[in-house]
Amino acid sequence: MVTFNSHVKVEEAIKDWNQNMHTRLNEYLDFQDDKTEQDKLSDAVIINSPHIQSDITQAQCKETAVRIIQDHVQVIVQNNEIKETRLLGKPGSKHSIMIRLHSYDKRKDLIKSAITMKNGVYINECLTRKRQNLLFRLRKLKQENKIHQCFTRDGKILLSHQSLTRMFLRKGCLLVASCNSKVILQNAAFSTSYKASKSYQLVVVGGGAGGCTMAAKFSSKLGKGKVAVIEPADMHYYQPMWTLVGGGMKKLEDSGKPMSKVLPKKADWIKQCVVSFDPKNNKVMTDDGQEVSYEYLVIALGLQLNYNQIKGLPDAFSTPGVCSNYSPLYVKNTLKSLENFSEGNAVFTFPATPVKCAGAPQKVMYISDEYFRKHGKRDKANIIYNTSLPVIFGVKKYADALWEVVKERNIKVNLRQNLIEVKPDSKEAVFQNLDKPEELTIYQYEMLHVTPPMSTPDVLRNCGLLVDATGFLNVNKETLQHTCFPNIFGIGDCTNVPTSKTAAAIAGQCGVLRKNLSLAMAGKLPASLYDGYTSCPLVTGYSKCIMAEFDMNGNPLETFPINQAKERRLMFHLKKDMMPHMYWIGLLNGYWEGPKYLRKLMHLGLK
Ligand code: FAD
Ligand code: UQ1
Repeated sequence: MVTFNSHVKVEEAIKDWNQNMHTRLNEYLDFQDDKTEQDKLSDAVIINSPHIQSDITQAQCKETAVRIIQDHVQVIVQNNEIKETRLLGKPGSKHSIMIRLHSYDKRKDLIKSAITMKNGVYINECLTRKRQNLLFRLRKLKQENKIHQCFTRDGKILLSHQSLTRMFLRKGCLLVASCNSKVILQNAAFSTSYKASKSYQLVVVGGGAGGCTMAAKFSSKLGKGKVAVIEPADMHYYQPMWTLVGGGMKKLEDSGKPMSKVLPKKADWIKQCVVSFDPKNNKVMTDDGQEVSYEYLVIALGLQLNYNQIKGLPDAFSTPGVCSNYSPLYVKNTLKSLENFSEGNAVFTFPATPVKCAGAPQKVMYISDEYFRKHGKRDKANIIYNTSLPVIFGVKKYADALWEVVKERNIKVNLRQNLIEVKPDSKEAVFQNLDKPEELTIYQYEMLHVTPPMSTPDVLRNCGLLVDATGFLNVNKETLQHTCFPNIFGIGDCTNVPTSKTAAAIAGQCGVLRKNLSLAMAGKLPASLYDGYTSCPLVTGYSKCIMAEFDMNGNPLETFPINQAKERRLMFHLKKDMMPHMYWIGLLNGYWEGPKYLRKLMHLGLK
């Protein structure tokens, strides 16, 4: 049983949420005193991070905070934006840094970005000791699944419990009103948490490749004020460029643009995280407590990177040789690892989950191979590809070509090997044999490129009404319409469409979705069918590329009337120089719907 003062039992109180609880909490927080104390902390946040050294001094505190925020939370904080920084914790022990900021928006951005990044850096609001205590107890209840969610906003503690009844505070008494509770502990009083609802004809959740594309198409069709995009990120990244960033062919800065510049002007941008779905009532909830209602919903949440499922990560990314092209936080480590490589094993991994761009885990390896050759260290490098899959690539035509490439370049491929731990102190990577789980193999590494385990974002995975048993959005693989809710559609990586997850697949899907959503809006049944088109430009060096294009049954579906399984310079330039324009200008503005018609033209209408 959890108690947060001598006579109040939180667990019990949560169960029988009533007037008594309200009074007791007011008593506990000592209302006015606590409010005054909390108000004094309204400009402060607390940073907890493994990157704060135990021997840090107060004098180094500001510089450390700014660096951690920039490197790991990807927010730039200038010195003049900071009022004060203070080191918390005892000397020699684990520290936190308190930082007071002039701007309320910057403070909000920091908290939100740290949540989105999910990389071990925690930035939270600064609370009074009493509120901290209460939050600690509530988080325990959350861990025990006794409440659904609890978090803080502007010093208030918000909590929700799906089976509780919503309560309203009216003249000091709590009234039971309807289902789906969300109550705020606000200055020691409860009130409903939701702001006035917003309502749109179409809501798009996620403003990445799929979401931005669909918002562009429908906001231009339906006009201003009809479409909203819910997306928390400041930057929109063209992720396919990260393969080239890792190899030093492009800069990370070239791969991103501010979200405000890419989302369509005619759509309303709600810069929040979706925290829950209510598909039966056509609503989604955001982390600032808004309810957003829709007539139609497009879900385009992409994939969540779960580095933390590998023991030792993400911390090991701050040690030499450990890199990952999959995150803007760690992609710069790849070139550094190549530059610093002297001799030893260069190990490349593929996890035991679905991933986006299934070719990217090995593209980085071919680029590394050529880098080592160019810099005279290839004979010192032992290149190893440890993949969880039973094959090198899922489509036979391209798998055959890749086996030739690895043979020719003396690259060792080990199938069914899954990375489970990184030990940066001894520079060891531990792999499990997926066919004999008791068999672990340790590889010494000089360079380790990690492709993380991935899943759909928690908010989607936890919504049983929307997902299948694997946690992916349950849509009809041809019409992209949800299998249970006809006003919900999905696009891109978060769906369970059984094709390889790429931006090229989104190009293939967005035309189908445009037609089917328009039909649904006109009260008709979906009629357009997705063929599963996807493409993976398998970059095999600094000037070569195998342009894999195939459907959801693993049959090649090539655009050009030449054998695309061959490494070609032309395809490399298509990938490096043409694709970014096709993405930023064509796809995101809603014009590019994949190479279907180009393919027909190239094959004289025969394919
Ligand atoms: P994303 O573009 O990832 O967008 C998802 C959006 O949802 C994000 O903006 C995110 O902030 C937002 N979001 C997440 N949680 C929430 C929430 N709770 N509330 C609101 N919004 C939320 N594809 C190719 O076609 N060719 C390639 O060569 C290629 N190479 C690649 C190389 C690498 C290294 C990587 C990482 C990817 C590559 N891809 C490639 C894959 C391609 O980038 C993805 O398939 C594509 O971006 C998926 O688009 P999406 O819209 O499904 O997801
Ligand atoms: C594509 O359409 C696309 O979307 C813009 C990509 O994403 C970056 C791709 O990588 C590829 C290969 C395609 C397919 C287009 C052609 C012309 C083969």
